[in-house]
Amino acid sequence: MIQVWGRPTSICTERVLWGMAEADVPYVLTLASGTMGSQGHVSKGGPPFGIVNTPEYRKLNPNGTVPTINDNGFILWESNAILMYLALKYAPEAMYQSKPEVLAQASQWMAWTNEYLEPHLHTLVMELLRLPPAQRNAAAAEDAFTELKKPLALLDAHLLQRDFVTGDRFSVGDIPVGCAVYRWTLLANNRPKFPHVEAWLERLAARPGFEKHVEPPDFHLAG
Ligand SMILES: N[C@@H](CCC(=O)N[C@@H](CS)C(=O)NCC(=O)O)C(=O)O
Repeated sequence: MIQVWGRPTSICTERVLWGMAEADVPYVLTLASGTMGSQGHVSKGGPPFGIVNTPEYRKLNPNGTVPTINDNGFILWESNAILMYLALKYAPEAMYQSKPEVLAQASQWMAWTNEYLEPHLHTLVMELLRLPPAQRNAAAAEDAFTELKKPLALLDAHLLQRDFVTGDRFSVGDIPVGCAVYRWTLLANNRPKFPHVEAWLERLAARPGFEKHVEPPDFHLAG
């Protein structure tokens, strides 16, 4: 049984739990965080789930971030590295059609997500939901919305030609992109229409791992 430390409101944890579902491997989740707890972000006054600052956890993951996994003594952090591990070890066919080219392209989209989507999404979540209203910066949120339109337009053009980011079949590359873009749809009320992105999200929403670990709006909108 793989041990996972994380929290459902963390997009990086969502990636890993969705990956566990795709790879069909059992896991046990321990709630852990230095910034979020059952009452939301610590800026609201509630306690975090904790664990991440203990010496025991820091030995596993010196960054003190989530997620981290322990697979029978094999420790790994960085959600995209964990996804690659799950794909390679447990589900080559289901997660990359056992093709190095597909895995390499999946890795390309994972890096792209971290580079072009995640920083702006983080700004949006903090400025719209997690910071106390008096500390929020509306201009920063507006800038983040503007910046996100460029990579989303690129993704839309890419998905015009194919059903999933690496081709005609789902791959592990869809997981990080899907988590990020889905969060954006919940945050961007008057969002511009990207029809191929929306159609792809509907395909992802049909997957049980997405439905369970990513789709619940509370995971994204919890302040
Ligand atoms: N690049 C890392 C990012 C790790 C990270 O920053 N995780 C966030 C949650 S998405 C975190 O630990 N936040 C602080 C906390 O919850 O204590 C990954 O993909 O795993």
